[in-house]
Amino acid sequence: MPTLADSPFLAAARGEKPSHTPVWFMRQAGRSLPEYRAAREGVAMLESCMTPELIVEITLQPVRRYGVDAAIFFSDIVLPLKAVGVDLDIKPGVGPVVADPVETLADVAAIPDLTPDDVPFITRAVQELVGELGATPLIGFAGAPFTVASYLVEGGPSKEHARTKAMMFGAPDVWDALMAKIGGIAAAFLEVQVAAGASAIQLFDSWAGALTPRDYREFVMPHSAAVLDRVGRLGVPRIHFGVGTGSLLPLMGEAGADVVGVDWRMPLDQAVPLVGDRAVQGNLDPTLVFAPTEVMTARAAEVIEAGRSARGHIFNLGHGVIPSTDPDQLARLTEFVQGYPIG
Ligand code: 1CP
Repeated sequence: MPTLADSPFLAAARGEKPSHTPVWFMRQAGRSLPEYRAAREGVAMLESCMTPELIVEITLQPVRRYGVDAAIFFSDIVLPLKAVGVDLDIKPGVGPVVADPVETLADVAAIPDLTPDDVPFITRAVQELVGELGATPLIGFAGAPFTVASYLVEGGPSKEHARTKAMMFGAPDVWDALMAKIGGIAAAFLEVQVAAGASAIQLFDSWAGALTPRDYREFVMPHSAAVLDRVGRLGVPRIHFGVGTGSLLPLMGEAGADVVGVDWRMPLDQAVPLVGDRAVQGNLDPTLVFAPTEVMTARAAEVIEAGRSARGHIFNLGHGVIPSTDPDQLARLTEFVQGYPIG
């Protein structure tokens, strides 16, 4: 019987040689799966993230269907804020919406820190999941301070992050306090998941690509580094991911990642020299699943070949699964990657 010690995902994350190229997909659970839509019927998003039976079922769905090399915990980056009492909702077709956006130091001070007692349903769900998953590792995750701050300051999804950056540039004391608060919540949320049995973590800084390297280094990196440092003490591999981060990859590695996630815009062989002596994760264009299967798999082979120079390579899409994706195409992609010669 294989055990977690044999996991190709964990081997690649640690820079050891896996038995095949490991593969999982960001947003592998979710709207692309009919069984997800059925499980969620009549249940609001945040409610489903606080119900252990649903968390367990939805997290397992893509593992059952695809046989991917890792599960990602079903939750959302704003769930820890909800758990400490921030008035927010996840609106269908929109995303996270915050009732009272953060503006002042007093607003920041009003957000409580997170303790394990705030999220007993997370502990229960993770414990049950690791029992069910056996040899398949569970990835815990949290949103990185910048990306979560964007929702808190804008009040909802944003393209330009203009209010967020206005605070960053114009009210650095409020900004630092907010980033430190969110970072503490993210680290505590990750600690709960790892204490309950998660084998790795991913810090999602999805919107960090909106920043110049200079501003990332000054205003964001210290806070992400503090989260990664706290989690580093737990000894599990840490994946650090953002979108549009070509110019930030060296800093995202330096922030304390074991694995740097790369979006689809930069070939992995160009990314590898930038991330230092670290593993990489990625990075097939998520729209390639809509191409004919042979086109998709030919491009997947290019991704694997480009990843060979890395210390380790975990195959993934360059961002999350698009909801209209055909699950059968992801099943074929998984089989192709796992069967590709390891070299
Ligand atoms: O009703 C629904 O099904 C809502 C869709 C949905 C889902 C399935 C949302 C709303 N969140 C999630 C789950 C989720 N979110 C997961 C676990 C599922 C998996 O990966 O298999 C994860 C890891 C996230 C993380 C997340 N939420 C990120 C970072 C990852 C990324 O895609 O960049 C971000 C930015 C969010 C915010 C969010 N939550 C939901 C939406 C639609 C959004 C994006 C809104 C926007 O465009 O700003």
